[in-house]
Amino acid sequence: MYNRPSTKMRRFFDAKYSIINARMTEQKQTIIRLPKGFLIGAASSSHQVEGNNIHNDWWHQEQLGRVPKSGLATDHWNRFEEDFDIAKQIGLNAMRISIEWSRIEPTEGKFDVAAIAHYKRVLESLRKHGLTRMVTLFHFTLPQWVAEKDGFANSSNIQYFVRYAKLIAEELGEEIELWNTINEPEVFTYMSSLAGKWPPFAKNPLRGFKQFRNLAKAHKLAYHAIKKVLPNAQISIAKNNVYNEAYRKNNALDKMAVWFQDWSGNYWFLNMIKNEMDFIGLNYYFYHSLGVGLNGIKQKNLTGPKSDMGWRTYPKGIYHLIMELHKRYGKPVYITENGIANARDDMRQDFIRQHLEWCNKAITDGADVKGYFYWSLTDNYEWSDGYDPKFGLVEINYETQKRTIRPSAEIFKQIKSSS
Ligand code: GCO
Repeated sequence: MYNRPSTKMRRFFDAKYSIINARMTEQKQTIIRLPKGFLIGAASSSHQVEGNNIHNDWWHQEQLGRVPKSGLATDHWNRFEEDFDIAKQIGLNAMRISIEWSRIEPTEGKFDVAAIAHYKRVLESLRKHGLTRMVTLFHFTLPQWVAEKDGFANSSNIQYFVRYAKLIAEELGEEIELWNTINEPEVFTYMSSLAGKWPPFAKNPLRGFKQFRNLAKAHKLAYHAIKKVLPNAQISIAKNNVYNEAYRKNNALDKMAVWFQDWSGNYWFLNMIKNEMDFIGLNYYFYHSLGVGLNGIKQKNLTGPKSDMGWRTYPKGIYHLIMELHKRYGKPVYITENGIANARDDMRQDFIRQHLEWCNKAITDGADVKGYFYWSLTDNYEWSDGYDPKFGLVEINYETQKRTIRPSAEIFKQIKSSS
């Protein structure tokens, strides 16, 4: 369903900025035209950048040595103003952030007023920077007390998530333009319940199935709870869809494999919540070429440039996925994530340009694509891969917390809106 290849980092290239700069000046400087009002932003999540999220399940497992330590992360909790200054400076007009449930409700039923006030300052700061706000309520981390009750695998925990969503709507909703209740439900389910790589490291399909269904239920109930407070709120999820194609174009088995992967990985969850989404948030990273053989479904023949994590890139896949979403659901689409780990920064600019060009083509062909959020504004904590992958438009020096804008971020200056 979801394949996260092992990290093969090319760390030794990290410092070679002279080479990068030389390459960047060679890059073509073509103007990218996007519709007026199109959001161009960057995405992030609380645990990956804030630092010291001591009340969630990841932190707990980090201390037990089961996943890398996040520690201070990028210290975004204290440096958000500086980060938003940079976002504005490089030409963004939107940001996708997440609120950390474990900060809001560190123990059951006790809401931290200071944490709520903090997020209010964060959201106000975004507004003052002219950055439209997309907010995720659950981006992979659970309060430890919820994790101890078996998280989303236990349906009686759904009520706690809905109560938290309602609280955010009441306390902070006026400062939020776009909502994602949940980030990547099937990646979360796969990694935490099937692959056993993320807390609670389960390898239990039944648990996975329950969790998946409960996430859909949690979304639907949270959707209605938020709408009750804010009838005009625009709410969806961030959905990681993979572009699947048949390795042998006319082979019935390969085509069936594509059908199955599309259904289970891309559309099953969306179908469950299709009456409770005002737009679709699409996270796009992966394409698969599926061939069926004696040992099951295998991925074949992936070409295209490879990121530092070994992920092959295929910009045209974003076009196919958007058109399919348009056809199936007829709703506006925001690209809620699309990004590349590329420490040398020699692929990022072309990567962004090509994906934006395919978004443009989808718009020309009738899809209502309203925005694009690059993953991520800064380098950050990449879950079980720790701090090695460098996704950022901005490089972080983790010793000093110094921010350095990478040359590829120049691309946003080449975007013009057409009226
Ligand atoms: C995910 C998340 C992000 C990742 C990003 C890069 O897909 O796992 O939404 O938290 O950091 O996608 O892998």
